[in-house]
Amino acid sequence: MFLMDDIVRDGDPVLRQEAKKVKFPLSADDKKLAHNLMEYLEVSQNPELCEKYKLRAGVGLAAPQVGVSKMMASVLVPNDENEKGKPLFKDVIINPVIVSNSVQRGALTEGEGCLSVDRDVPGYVPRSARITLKYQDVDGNEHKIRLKNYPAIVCQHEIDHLHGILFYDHINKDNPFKRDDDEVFIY
Ligand code: 3LI
Ligand code: NI
Repeated sequence: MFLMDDIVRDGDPVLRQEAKKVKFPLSADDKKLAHNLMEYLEVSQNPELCEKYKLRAGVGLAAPQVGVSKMMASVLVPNDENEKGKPLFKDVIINPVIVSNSVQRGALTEGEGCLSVDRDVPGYVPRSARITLKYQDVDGNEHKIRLKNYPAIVCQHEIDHLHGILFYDHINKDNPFKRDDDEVFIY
């Protein structure tokens, strides 16, 4: 199981590298990595376990954040209306590609946090409000799905990690809270 000590922090070159494509069928190491990436999110979202293991909660975690430069990330976006219900999105996304972006932009109202960035970087992180995402799951099945709102933002944050991009790269340096016309705010 990953703990906070396993999370690579900003300044480590692995966070700025282009991750390598993952080959199928997955090796035993890659299967374990996929399992551990999702396990971190599940454990971190459980208040008792999060406290017990002194974790920071996340809804996404990318392989480079645990020092592995491969195109793999876990995403677990809970359904806040129905805590125990079906998540809004849950999968390990492998070799993900955003095949189309909406013209409309969107950003989290409260800004973004990253387990690899210990300081608070205030500001809006403008992204696409909706995306079409292609990826493979752990069994090698191909998925092509439309995502909007929070799951779309989270997947863009995680896919950025696979290309060496961190959320604060997108914040407007002169005016971090600049709002664009036709930009939707999420949460
Ligand atoms: C700087 N502002 C914030 O971080 C923030 C403050 C309040 C509300 C939100 C939505 C903020 N932004 C934020 N970004 C991300 N993740 C979260 N918040 N959280 C909110 C709390 N969550 C975990 C995810 C939570 C807490 C307790 C129990 C259960 C849950 Cl779900 N980001 C930016 S997009 C990806 C996502 C994330 O998971 N970041 C971690 C990471 O490093 N991913 O690579
Ligand atoms: Ni991150």
